[in-house]
Amino acid sequence: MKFYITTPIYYVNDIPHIGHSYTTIAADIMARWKKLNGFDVFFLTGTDEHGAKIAAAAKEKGKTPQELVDETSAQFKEAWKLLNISYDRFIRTTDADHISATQNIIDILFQKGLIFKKTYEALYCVGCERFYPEKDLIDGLCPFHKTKPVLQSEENYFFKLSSFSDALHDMITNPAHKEHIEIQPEERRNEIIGKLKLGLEDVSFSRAAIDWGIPVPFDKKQTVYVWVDALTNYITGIGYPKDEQLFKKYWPADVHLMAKDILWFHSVIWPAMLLGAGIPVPKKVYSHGFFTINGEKMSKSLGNVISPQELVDKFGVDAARYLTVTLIAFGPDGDISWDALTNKYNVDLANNLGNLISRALKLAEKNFDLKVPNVKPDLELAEKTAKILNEDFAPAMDGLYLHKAAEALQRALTEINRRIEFDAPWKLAKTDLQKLSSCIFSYLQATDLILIHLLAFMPALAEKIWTITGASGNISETAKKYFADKTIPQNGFSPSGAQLQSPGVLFPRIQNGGK
Ligand code: ME8
Repeated sequence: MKFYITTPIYYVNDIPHIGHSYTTIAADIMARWKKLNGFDVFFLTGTDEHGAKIAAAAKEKGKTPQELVDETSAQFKEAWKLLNISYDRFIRTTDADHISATQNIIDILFQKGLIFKKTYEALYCVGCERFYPEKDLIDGLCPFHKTKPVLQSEENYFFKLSSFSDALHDMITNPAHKEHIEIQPEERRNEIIGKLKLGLEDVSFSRAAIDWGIPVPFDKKQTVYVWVDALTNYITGIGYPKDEQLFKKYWPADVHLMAKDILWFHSVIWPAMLLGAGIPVPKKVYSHGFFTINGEKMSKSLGNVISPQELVDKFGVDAARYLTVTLIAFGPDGDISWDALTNKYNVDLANNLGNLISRALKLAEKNFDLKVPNVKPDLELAEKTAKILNEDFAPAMDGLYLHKAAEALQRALTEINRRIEFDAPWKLAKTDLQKLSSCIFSYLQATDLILIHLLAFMPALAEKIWTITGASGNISETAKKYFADKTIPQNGFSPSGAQLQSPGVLFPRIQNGGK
């Protein structure tokens, strides 16, 4: 089975920040999780490099658009390398194959009579790269950027979006439709359905005054509207139209992931384009929440932008990945702060996970020469941990509720730590070495199970701790096998006699305050 997941392609007028990281880490975790569950995964991300916004940003910085897009897209690539993002392709809308494929799709729509010429006058928000009808503005301002849109008048090529209202409504509302589009979460889906019921207006698909874009193939004086160019990346990134085999293998997308700011484009404009061109529509469009920092919108002028580098400097790569996507509920809007991130680090990682590992390993170091004790395998605690994870972690992951999956992991960790308190193994060292052996053995197996589930979130650290706990084999291969048959090996993951390693301080406690 295949799984094709995408992130938005990010505008290169801005450098990567925690907002972009949030979506990209989440997509990476999903991609890794699906791979571990036996799926053939394709994960696409990249940069959106054309249009008025990029041209204006380049001018402001005294650069050519090409210079700006080359520099900033390289910064995105660097950021994803830093965060251990395992994408299969990083697409840039200035890539040659993307340019010709975008021309191909707009040409098909033109040939099918879905594109027509019209003079148009309306209010345009450059921040959003879209026209707004008066009724959608709040006090005359763009609802997202809180800026005044500018009146633009041009002769453009228009797309007959209005003719798709009913078809889209049916595809979104009817789960039995053979091209059903699932929109998550529910309340955002309802907003889209409400708007569809009011009917759609035709939309301009070209620009006469913007040079920095892909030329319209049937009128080279105009460029393709940047959102048409951008959305098309989801098919050009997997070979459309030239690499038919690759395209057929992965399309339609299983999940387009993004925040609510751009849900309209993904759940209405994009499916309409595909319908018009006779290409299947994506299966799921998932809009996670938009978050603020300490209650305020993230912005350069407020100086509250959090960068991937700052996150990694403070928490390390793996903890930064885990914290970024689990701090707030995945779906609704939320608020992020350095203090909240630090608290979660201390509670989930330093206390719950870190303590478990250091307790189990220290006991083995003191009493069994850093070896997994020789005992008849006791898997009761591991089975109990498996039950929590099977019932709560796996379904949460599949439903893209990453915070719930993390909650399940923490619950399982708490249970194991409680068991340790109950056993009081430090007392057993003097009274019952046999029982102590059994306890340590069982803590290690339960920990290994946690690591297998943590792997998609914290790939490098989970692998490192896997070696520390004496677990045998490669963690990814073991995880794949475990997820396929949900069976704990008879002798446990860390068999009796296996060499353990001293963990050192894996998660040093971090003081609150500051970055
Ligand atoms: O819209 N909270 O690019 P963009 C949560 N190029 N997510 C956030 C966020 C925040 N505060 N800030 C940013 C564009 N994001 C277009 C997309 S796709 C065909 C074209 C994330 O650079 C979130 O995923 O403005 C949001 O949808 C995206 O960055 C917007 O990125």
